[in-house]
Amino acid sequence: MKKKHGVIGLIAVMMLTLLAACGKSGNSEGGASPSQAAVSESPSASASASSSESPSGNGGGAKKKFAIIFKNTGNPYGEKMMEGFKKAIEEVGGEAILKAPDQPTAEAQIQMIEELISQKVDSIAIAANDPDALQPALEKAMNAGIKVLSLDSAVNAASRLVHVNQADPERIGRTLIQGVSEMIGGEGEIAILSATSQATNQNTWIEWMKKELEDPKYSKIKLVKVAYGDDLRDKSVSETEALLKSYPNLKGIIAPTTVGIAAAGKVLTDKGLKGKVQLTGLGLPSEMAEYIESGVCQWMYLWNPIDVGYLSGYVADGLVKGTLTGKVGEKITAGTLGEKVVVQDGDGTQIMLGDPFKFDASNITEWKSVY
Ligand code: RAM
Repeated sequence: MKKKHGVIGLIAVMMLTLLAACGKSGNSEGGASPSQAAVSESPSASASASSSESPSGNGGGAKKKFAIIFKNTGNPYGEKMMEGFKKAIEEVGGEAILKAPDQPTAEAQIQMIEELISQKVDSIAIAANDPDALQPALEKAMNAGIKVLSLDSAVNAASRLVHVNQADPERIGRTLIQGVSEMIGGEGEIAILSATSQATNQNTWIEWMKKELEDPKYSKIKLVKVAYGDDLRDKSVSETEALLKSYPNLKGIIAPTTVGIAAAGKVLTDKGLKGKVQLTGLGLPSEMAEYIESGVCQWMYLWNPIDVGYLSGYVADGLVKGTLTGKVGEKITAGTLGEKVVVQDGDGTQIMLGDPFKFDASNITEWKSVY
């Protein structure tokens, strides 16, 4: 794919998109809570709620610069996450720098990290395209005094001070297999349509899906393929089409990516496969409402991406102020989200947002205008 914009043009486009999103975001609906919750109480739109808190500011000096790098452009999930990040940074009186490369590669993110080091930003939050490849660049940033955290898709423990995790990966992976199994009556071929093959978050969820599948109760379910649509719409469409062609008996698709599940929803709709091939995964209500309403996807899961970004903004601020260092047991008050605690995560530490939430025909209308 060709690079379409220069970096400056790209940022301008993203800012405009974010402004537009802010304008129509469901802030006033932020307090709405779905009437039932199979996985969690509520997807928590608290960061969307208007805040009357006064900014803590930076002591009247120059504004601190907080950068966020998402995986790639063209993904409304990433735009919502950056919207939440920007909101938090504005609340603490800082300047938010929103970035994402055209392509979801580690190389493109490394280039952005180098630029941010030269700009002497105070913090970098990154949704990583690779768990290990960013390490030299992020270590360089940390050695220059920049506070580094990952969010959504983690970097390894040596490359960050802390990770902001959207939800428990084990719960996400196991829930998705339980969901597809119920949809296909516990029998038949299934496939996974993922993002990139190096994405930390998707790969962790897929590991847990495979562990769940080891349970003998799934002995009649066969995972035939993990395909990668790279969080690019066209590639996700063609990978879905390829799955349907290669596996004519396919009974279900799990897409643990908002881009993938929306692409698969479109392909199944266009090919009239509703009811023949089931679809579930992690989807953005605004993109999936039509497929949930039509029954192509009976249900799916997600958390509030605005909140993931918002929490990360407060974590970045804590790291810059020094009220947070990323050690287990430390606490942070993350604006409207309230208090969050740092916990262990393998060799590193993390702060967890909450639980995945189940979206289905009964609640999708309430959420499709929020994110
Ligand atoms: C896509 C991205 C993102 C992931 C969601 C579920 O938008 O891959 O990283 O968290 O899906």
